[in-house]
Amino acid sequence: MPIDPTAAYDPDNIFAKMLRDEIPCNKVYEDEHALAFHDINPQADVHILVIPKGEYVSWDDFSAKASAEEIAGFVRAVGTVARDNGLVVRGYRLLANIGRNGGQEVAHLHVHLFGGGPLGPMLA
Ligand code: DGP
Repeated sequence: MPIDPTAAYDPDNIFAKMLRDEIPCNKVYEDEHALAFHDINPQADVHILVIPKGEYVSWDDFSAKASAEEIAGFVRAVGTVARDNGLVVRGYRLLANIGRNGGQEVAHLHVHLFGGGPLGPMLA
């Protein structure tokens, strides 16, 4: 069920629970700004989700409210995850679904990182 990106942040969303270590995730990277883990339902050979540590519902929320340090830290983390997973030479895809029309299902901003082989026209 797609989320309402204008709703208040719900601290009980599944990714918030991962950030608090209340439920496990298949972690691939963590720093002060971001956490990255394998998607539970991969749509490509490599399908990683990268989330900021701050409480942001969507890209809209994050781009409007996050500090310059948080934004820079998150963007750098996404690049680091791609490099660390060997995706740069052959290329990869980033995607953020936002709200109903975007099909966003989890109400904590996440960037999908797809790679590991040729990608079709659309994923996730
Ligand atoms: P989106 O449609 O952009 O909101 O994508 C949500 C993604 O989150 C979807 O690809 C599946 C993934 N996902 C949902 N629940 C879990 C979970 O509990 N663990 C992991 N690793 N991924 C999850």
